[in-house]
Amino acid sequence: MKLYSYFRSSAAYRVRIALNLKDFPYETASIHLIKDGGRQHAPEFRAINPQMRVPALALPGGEVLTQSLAIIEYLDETHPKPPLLPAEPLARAKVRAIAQAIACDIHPLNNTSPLRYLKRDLKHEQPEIDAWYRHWVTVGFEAIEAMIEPGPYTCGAQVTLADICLVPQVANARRLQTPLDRFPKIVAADAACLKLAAFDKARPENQPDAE
Ligand SMILES: N[C@@H](CCC(=O)N[C@@H](CS)C(=O)NCC(=O)O)C(=O)O
Repeated sequence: MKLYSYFRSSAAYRVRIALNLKDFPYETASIHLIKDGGRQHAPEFRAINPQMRVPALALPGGEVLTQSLAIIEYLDETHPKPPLLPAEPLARAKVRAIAQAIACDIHPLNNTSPLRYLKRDLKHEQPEIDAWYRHWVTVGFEAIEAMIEPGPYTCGAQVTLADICLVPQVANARRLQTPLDRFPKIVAADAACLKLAAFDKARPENQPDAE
C-alpha cells in the first residue's frame, strides 16, 4: 500500500496510526502542502485525489481511497483485528461522535486552504489567523473534554477511532501553542496513546518527510 501523506497533516496522521495499529506495512509518498504553492494542486496528484488533499491510500490492486475516516473504516472492515470501533452500537456512536467532532467540526476550520484563504484573499494578519485557529480548537476541545470517558483512552480501556482522531488534533493544537491546561482528560488520553508504538511511529517527527 502507498500512503500519500505529509508529515504535518493531521488527517494523514490518523491513517498512519490506523495502519500501524493494524500492522500494515506501507510506503509513504510525500505531498508537500506548502512548497510550490502546495504540491497537492499538481495535476499528477489531482489525478490521484480530485479533492487535492492528503491522505490518499493506494491499495495493492490499484484502487485509491480518500478521506481519512473512510480509509480507516475500510481498513477496519477488511481487517477487523484489532477493532477500531466497539462492537456495541451505543458505544460505537459515542466513539464516532468524538471522531467526527474533530474530523468534521474542528479540523476543517483549521486546514491549510481555509487558513491560506484568510491570509491571501481576505488579507488577515498572521496573529489574527493564529487566534482563529486557537479559538476553534478550544471550542471543540471544551466539548470533547466533556465527552471523554474514564480511560486510559478516550472512550475507555480500548484504543478506538476517537483516539486516532484526538492525538493528531492535540499535536496540531500544541504546534500552534493552544493552551491545553483546561483539558486534563484530553491531555491524559493523548499521553496514554503516545505510549503505544503504533501512535509513536505515526508522529510527524518520525516520518520520512519530517523537516
Ligand atoms: N476530511 C479530510 C481532510 C483532508 C485534508 O484536508 N487534509 C489536509 C491536510 S491535514 C490537506 O491536504 N490540506 C491541503 C489543502 O487544504 O490544500 C480527511 O479526513 O481526510
